[in-house]
Amino acid sequence: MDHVHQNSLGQHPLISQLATKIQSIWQSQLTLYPYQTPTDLGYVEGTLEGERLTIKNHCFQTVQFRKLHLELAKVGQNLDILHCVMFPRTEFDLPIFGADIVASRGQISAAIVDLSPVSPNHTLPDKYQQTLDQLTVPQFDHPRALPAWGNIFSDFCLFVRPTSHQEEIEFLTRVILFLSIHCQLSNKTQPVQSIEQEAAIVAGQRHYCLQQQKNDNTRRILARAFGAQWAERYLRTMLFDSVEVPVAERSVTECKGS
Ligand code: 18B
Repeated sequence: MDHVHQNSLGQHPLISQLATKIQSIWQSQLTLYPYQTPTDLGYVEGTLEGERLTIKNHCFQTVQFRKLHLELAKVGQNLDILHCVMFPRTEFDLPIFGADIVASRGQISAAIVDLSPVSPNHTLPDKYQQTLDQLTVPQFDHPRALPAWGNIFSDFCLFVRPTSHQEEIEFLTRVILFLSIHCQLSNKTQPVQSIEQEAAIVAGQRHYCLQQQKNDNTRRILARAFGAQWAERYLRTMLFDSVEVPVAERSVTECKGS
């Protein structure tokens, strides 16, 4: 099993700390199985405007999750990124845990964490809603506004630019709390009983992924280092891949079009 070594890419300390913490929570609270990362995508290097872009991927699967994905990226000396998404298997009615930290020139510019609903009415499962409702809402000096595609996130989404070391630690604590709650609740979750329920989950997860693919920041950085086509493939297959709808369930028009 591979581990994230502290600062193995020489990243911002908050990113290294969170990466280590995410992996230790996964290992202590879930039963992890290996995940077959496409061989050319585990460790990737490209060149962005003369600067090296390095990507390290760490993936696992579990009974409830088809993919746990932790990605650490470094662009030259200036930009460090942590990206984490937990994709539930589509027979489980579970939200999508997502976190992203972007640090440029040693300063965190964006720190976001959420447990995002995938149900048609944009609500979280009852147990999640009740548990998250009981938490105190953390206060940050510099909350950030979500872009239009961010309508996939829940009311509990935290999106900030931390302004001090203390705020960085408060963000870290919040991510650890969300992740621990998610591991505990997901472990107790049973599969849904009907094809209809599963179809709704497939659709909800696909919508989440399509919205995330609209984040031009991500696309731009990947495209400058690796080209537009590679970036597109990476976004669709590694960052925000969604489960295909079985051909038999697709509408006739959709099949004709593809
Ligand atoms: N993202 N992020 O993961 N992104 O992947 N990210 C940025 O200060 C990358 C996720 C999210 O305001 C920025 O504005 C790259 C997940 C949101 O328009 C950069 C990778 C979530 C914004 C990157 C990556 C998520 C954002 C600009 C692949 C949430 C604000 C930084 C390794 C669960 C978008 C800044 C906006 C911003 C880059 C959210 C550079 C390359 C899982 C909402």
